[in-house]
Amino acid sequence: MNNPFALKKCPFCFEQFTLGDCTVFSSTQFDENGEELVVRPKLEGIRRITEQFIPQKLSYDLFQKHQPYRQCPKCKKPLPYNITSNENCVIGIIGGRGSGKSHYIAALIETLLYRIPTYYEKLGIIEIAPLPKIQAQYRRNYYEPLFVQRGKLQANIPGTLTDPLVFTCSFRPLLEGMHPRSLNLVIIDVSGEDLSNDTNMVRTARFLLHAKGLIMVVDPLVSPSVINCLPEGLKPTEPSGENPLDVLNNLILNTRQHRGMKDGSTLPLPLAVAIGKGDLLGNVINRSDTQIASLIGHDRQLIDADYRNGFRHEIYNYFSTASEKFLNQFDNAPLVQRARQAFRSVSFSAVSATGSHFDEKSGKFQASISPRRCADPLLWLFHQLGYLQTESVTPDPGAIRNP
Ligand SMILES: Nc1nc2c(ncn2[C@@H]2O[C@H](COP(=O)(O)OP(=O)(O)O)[C@@H](O)[C@H]2O)c(=O)[nH]1
Ligand SMILES: [Mg+2]
Ligand SMILES: [Zn+2]
Repeated sequence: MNNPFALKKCPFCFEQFTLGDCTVFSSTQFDENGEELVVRPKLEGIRRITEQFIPQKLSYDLFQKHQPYRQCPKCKKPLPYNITSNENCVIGIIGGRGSGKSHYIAALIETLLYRIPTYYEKLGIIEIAPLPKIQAQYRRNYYEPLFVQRGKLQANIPGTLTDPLVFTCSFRPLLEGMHPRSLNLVIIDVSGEDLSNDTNMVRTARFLLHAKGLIMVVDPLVSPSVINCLPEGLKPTEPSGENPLDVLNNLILNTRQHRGMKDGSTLPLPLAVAIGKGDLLGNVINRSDTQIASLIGHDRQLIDADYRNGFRHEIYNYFSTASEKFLNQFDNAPLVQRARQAFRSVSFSAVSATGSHFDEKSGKFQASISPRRCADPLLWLFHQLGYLQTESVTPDPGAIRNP
């Protein structure tokens, strides 16, 4: 349950504010200067105080023809209509430059919105939907260029902040008869360079310091022993990005400093480490190593997730053990050790955002884009944070208490 007296946090600039300080604008009617019409100025006195715990419903008759929205008093962006009730759940997607974060975000959202709705009920999800305007932003910047045109997404420009992608998610209540639990899932795509640069970390990647959970995309193409196993056509043509261990270390140190935590203390966040570009693993993994080889099917492709029976912890853990072993064997043992030592809980997985490799000659991905296992890390985080629940997992109550 949200504390109604607590200050609200903007999912775009992460500044805190009271609801009474928000001006309400019309998104359908304009003033004489062509600006969106103010339907309710910011509040003063007692109304400003009551607004915080009994917020005016924007669906109220008076407002209906305006499609009204509250504006963030700090960054002036339109706030989600459900800011009055939903907490923000920022999931940080981290990794070095070129590790595949942007493609993973594109594929994760495609998976959540279009691939797994058939299994929502089994998974304990009621709905996942983009907030108004986010749908268009996602289609323009991610879906059309990648899924429709089969082209590469452009690299993020270091030092610039892209608009977060915000989705409302509702989960089945933990006890029958209770209200569904809802949150605004906030995903922000940052440049890998900013994650390993202290100044930019605070300037453009500071939202990460508000994250409730992290997904770290580890680029297998940073490992010399992986590159050695790849055929010529699949070897990287560009210099590899930052070492994942450097990115993780920078994040750990900045997060501790931001939260006033002691050196050596454990970060109270779950971390899902995901081996990216999982479509390449079939070229690398030796069949004789049966545990690691369980990541790969007969077609030498990463085995896709199967949610027909919901999210099964024993299956996730099985893949986690195999993925961890892969990382240990292919140059990333120090990363595994660091992750295990610095975070409250850690798991491992392997994902493929695109299903195939980019073909420089044709300027397109080799086959139509078909993501695999992309929702796994997020579903695991939702379980760890107590939003989703099955008998076999005990959520950390601290994680729920702390919106
Ligand atoms: N084979 C393969 N390549 C990928 C995949 N995801 C990304 N890539 C490649 O990695 C490059 C960098 O990805 P990008 O998402 O821009 O990395 P970012 O800098 O971490 O955001 C892309 O241009 C793709 O060619 C994947 O799932 N499989
Ligand atoms: Mg990117
Ligand atoms: Zn704001």
